Amino acid sequence: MNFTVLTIFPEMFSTLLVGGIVKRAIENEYISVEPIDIRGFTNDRHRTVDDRPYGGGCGMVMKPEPVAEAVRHARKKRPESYTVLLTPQGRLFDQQVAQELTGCKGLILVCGRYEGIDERIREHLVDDEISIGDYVLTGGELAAMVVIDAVSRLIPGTLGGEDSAQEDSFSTGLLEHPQYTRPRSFEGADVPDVLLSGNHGAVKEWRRQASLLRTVLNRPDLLREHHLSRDDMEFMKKLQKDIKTIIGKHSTES
Ligand code: 21W
Repeated sequence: MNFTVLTIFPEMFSTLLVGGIVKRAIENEYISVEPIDIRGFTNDRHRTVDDRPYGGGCGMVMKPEPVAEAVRHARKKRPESYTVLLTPQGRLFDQQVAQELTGCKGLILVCGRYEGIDERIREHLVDDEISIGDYVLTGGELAAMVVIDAVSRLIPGTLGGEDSAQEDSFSTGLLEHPQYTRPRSFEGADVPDVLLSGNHGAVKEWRRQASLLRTVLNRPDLLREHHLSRDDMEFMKKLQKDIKTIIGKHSTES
């Protein structure tokens, strides 16, 4: 898959080459990342990409002409690509959207700066709009890198351990269980005995319950969507009973 990134900060994308799975995926040609400088599509002496907002207000808006020319250039070069605008107004990026985007032959990722891009670009020149979450960034570049990272690792071959991506949290719908490695005792904190028992059934049950407990404590919203097995329900009921016992004890004390 090819990622073409339209940005006024193309150098930011060299950080993808520093290390890790994305770097290896590029080297092994599972993916390619081509940042294109939007300033290259300006015609004036100052290479102007921004202007004052119509109607007034603070800040600047990205001019439509250079962005439009950059999108057309990228589409001509990669006619089978899907064009995505990174914007706080977009649909929320999650594992399902990442999975969906792996079906594209290529992605053209359009990054805004300043207070945003002229609305006519969104209306007429993009196929999709994505936000990576409800917080304010200074531009679309980091969001584009998040999309590149999450989509790249789903492409067969890039992770090494092919199906590990299918077992991830958010694919299974639960948070992941805690992980441990050597040493067995670290600064007074020990690895749970069950993980050293060699009892695969017990390990599997412990991990499942640890996942459920983490999810109910930190992300109960995930559980409302998720199907729970009979064993899961039994564990949850035991938790409920334990909690009720504790509450009961404390209310009779006070
Ligand atoms: C932040 C642009 C705030 C515009 C209208 C009236 C891309 C992003 C971005 C940015 C504003 C993403 C205004 C999560 C993000 C991004 C830069 C608002 C003020 N507009 N996902 N007043 N969060 N952010 N401009 O910020 O480009 S994906």
